[in-house]
Amino acid sequence: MPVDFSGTWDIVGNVNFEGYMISLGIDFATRKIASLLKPRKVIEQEGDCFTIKTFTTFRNYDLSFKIGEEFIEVTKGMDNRSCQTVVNWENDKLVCVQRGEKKNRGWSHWIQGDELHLELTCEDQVCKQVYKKSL
Ligand code: VL7
Repeated sequence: MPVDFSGTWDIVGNVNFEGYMISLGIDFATRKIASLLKPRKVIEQEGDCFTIKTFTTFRNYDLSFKIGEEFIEVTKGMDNRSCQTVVNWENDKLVCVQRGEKKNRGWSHWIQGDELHLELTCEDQVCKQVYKKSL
């Protein structure tokens, strides 16, 4: 049985989001706004097909993918870059590689107890976020 990420998740922890945004070249004013946001993730998982919707009061971001299939991701509303993106299982972790202008870019998701964990990486910066299922 694969891990089930589906559901509605609200952020409860966010470490070094600032460093991650700086590494993506996000301007000061946008970083100040973004740092105050409380993202909600709505994840749909059907077999190897995923949709991850990230909602905030400022901007939203949607990503759909199939495990192991590379696609072009445009990070619209974030740093607006194009990446060659692929997501794979590594044991019970969802591991995404975003190949493009930025070195060492990607993210991974895993479940720990009743929490959804997300690590976002760009260059030498790692942002660690924790979400809990919304009531
Ligand atoms: C990671 C935002 C900061 C610009 C706006 C902030 C709006 C919400 O990659 C992500 O999630 C993955 C894994 O769950 C699936 O797509 C979203 C959000 C990082 C980077 C850039 C600040 C402007 C944030 C849309």
